[in-house]
Amino acid sequence: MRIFSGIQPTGRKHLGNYIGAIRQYVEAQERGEAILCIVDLHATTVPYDAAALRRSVLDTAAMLLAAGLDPARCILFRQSDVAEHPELCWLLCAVTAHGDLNRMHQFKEKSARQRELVSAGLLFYPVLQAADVLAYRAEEVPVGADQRQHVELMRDIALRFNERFGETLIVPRHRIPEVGARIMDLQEPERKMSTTGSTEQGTIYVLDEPPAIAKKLKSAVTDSGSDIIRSPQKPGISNLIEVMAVIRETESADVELEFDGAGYGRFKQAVADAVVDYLTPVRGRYAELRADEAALEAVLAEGAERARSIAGETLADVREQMGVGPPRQRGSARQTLGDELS
Ligand code: AQP
Repeated sequence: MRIFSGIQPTGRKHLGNYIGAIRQYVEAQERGEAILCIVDLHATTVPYDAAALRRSVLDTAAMLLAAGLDPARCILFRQSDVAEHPELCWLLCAVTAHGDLNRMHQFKEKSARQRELVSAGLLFYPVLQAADVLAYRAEEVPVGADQRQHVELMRDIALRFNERFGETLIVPRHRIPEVGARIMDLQEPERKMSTTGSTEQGTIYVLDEPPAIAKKLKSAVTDSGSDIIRSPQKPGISNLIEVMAVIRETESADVELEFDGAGYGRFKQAVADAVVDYLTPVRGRYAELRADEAALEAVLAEGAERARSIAGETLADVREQMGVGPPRQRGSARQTLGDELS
């Protein structure tokens, strides 16, 4: 089975990204052919600093490798290194409804936050995301719950393409974890932990030092009761139970049972210890990996080469079906400039 997912190289990666997505990427290597992409083109849809973006790609690559991605068992690459992604994005626009893009929750939230310019890129973000996945004919897309709507849209796009131009693309399905699909802000547990929309004190970053992690968890907002149970009236405690269940690789009910009667103070301390133990090895490996930029670039370059050979085949089929460019010459994904000139 082919599994594809992408992650933005923006900001500092947090516990929500780690639990909802990165953990699944590492597992994907066991379950199939894992293809992971650092989506720097997506990062240009909101205001950003050009030099910081380049650094952030390497930060994210180092983080993914530190979490357990192994270039020998997966394809890890930078989106902008594979020009097939933006080209396929444009071609897929032909079968994407403008009204659907306007209805995307992420577009509505992020466009409302822009002060100066709502870029067209922000509107087309989910079409590029569809191109990322469909270029690899991936069957499964591991994501957090916030990406459910985007994966539904990419399914619609693939279906509409196949209907209009003939069976060409695989219709992918999302893989959203049962527990940990939506880790909440520790200070405002009604909102998801997020790179751009959550509080500093309510966000645990993967690279936070242990004292910072402990402080944030001990000051996590809870209700005035003392029962450690999941309930819609107890979003703060429910969130901590979920974090603990993921880290312990157990059921939330088992966490409730174990901490029954313990009180919030003891429970928060236990969650803090668990999170520190969970993230400390990643932080250590990250520091080592991040120091060698040439090695990181080499991993991404090799990944991009492998990615291009798959995406090029899909693009050639899509162009052929759509009547774009010269008729396809079988055996070559695309004529090279050398071929054309000879
Ligand atoms: N709170 C979360 N709980 C579980 N999963 C989450 N994800 C994001 N937040 C949570 C999942 O992380 C993956 C990468 O997301 P991204 O590429 O959008 O990266 P980001 O911009 O750093 O993520 P954020 O925090 O969601 O940023 P904002 O809110 O600013 O856009 C995705 O699979 C996502 O589901």
